[in-house]
Amino acid sequence: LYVRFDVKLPQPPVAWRRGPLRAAAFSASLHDPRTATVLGRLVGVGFATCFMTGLISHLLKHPPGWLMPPSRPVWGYRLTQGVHVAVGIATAPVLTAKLWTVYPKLFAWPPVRSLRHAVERLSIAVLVAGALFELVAGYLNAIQWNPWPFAFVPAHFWVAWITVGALLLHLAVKAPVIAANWRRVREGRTAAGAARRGLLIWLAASVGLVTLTTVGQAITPLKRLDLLAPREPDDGPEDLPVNRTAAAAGVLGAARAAGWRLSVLGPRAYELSLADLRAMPQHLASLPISCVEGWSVPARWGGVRLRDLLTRAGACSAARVRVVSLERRGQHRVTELDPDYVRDPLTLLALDLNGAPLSIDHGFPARLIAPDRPGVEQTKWVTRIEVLT
Ligand SMILES: Nc1nc2c(c(=O)[nH]1)N[C@H]1C(S)=C(S)[C@@H](COP(=O)(O)O)O[C@H]1N2
Ligand SMILES: [Mo]
Repeated sequence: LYVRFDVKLPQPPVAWRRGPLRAAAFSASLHDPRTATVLGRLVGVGFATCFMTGLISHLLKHPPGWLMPPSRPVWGYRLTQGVHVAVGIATAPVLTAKLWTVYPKLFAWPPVRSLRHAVERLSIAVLVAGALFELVAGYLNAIQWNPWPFAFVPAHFWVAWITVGALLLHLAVKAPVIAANWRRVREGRTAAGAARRGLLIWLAASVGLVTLTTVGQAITPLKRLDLLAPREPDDGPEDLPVNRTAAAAGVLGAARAAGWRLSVLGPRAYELSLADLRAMPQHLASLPISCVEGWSVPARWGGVRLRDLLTRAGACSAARVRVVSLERRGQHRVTELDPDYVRDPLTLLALDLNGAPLSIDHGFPARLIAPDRPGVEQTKWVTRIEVLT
């Protein structure tokens, strides 16, 4: 079977060429290739940044067998995930402007010229849909609203690959136009140039505004400006936001029960009461909670080193570990740690937070806290630690 890619397709009747399909239905100003190129570069920087930081976050959350994510720097995940969410939010006005600049192409005449043209337009449809989905669903996830029938994380991950693929294809197809409009031509003070500068000033102001009113969720000194972000950084017991309360997790009774014990399963299994844990050597660690949703807050933790608990259980120093919560259901009731995290002296089974005993919503009687680790993996209301190797 042999299909000529450039085969001409039948054309729709000219009588359909009305309304926005008319020739010259749109004035050229701000719908020109130079404006599209300038905005496209900005959108490209935004998506490239989100893609790279997203991949890093993904590798930290789901380390593949060949990769041992490092437990340093302690603020690594705070930085990559903070940048991921902040740049995603900042890219929204830029993408809006870019789509507005190129939307007259939706009404280009004829709609498709050839098979090649049809494939090209299809790839742009995929690109636009993917880009919008990533930004909209990402933002909704950050405000903890997931109206989709599917799981957010795998959808966000796979649509990212599809979108980047469509973006690369788009760049290849548009390479001649991009090259021709990449550099500013000395055009003097034309009306088009003035209109473009005006658009860019408005755009810069919008990006500045959405960033300033959200980024305080990750940059603590700016928290007073944090008007649009879903989370108040210090709104919660012990000056730390709560992601999931003990009541929502259904652990109020079990966490407060006098019979609570920590079981450590390994070559020499044992159990400890809270008083036993407090009698062990206590250590301090200043580590942030960095949520995948983009908020992060530094905190001071006190408690027992995880590695001390494991040494006592007779675990070897290369052991991997599983930490299990009292929570019966829910995605975040179990986490596993690679040896680098287990051995790190800053990895604690925390009993104290910011100078006070853990409150019930922050994981009383004991919770995991480790450096350079997504918030979802900092398991609260721990009841069992299992040595895996
Ligand atoms: N058992 C359990 N631990 C959990 C969670 C949970 O739902 N259940 N949520 C996680 C998430 S998503 C985050 S961001 C942190 C937040 O900790 P905090 O509520 O003490 O601020 O706890 C993590 N630990
Ligand atoms: Mo989280």
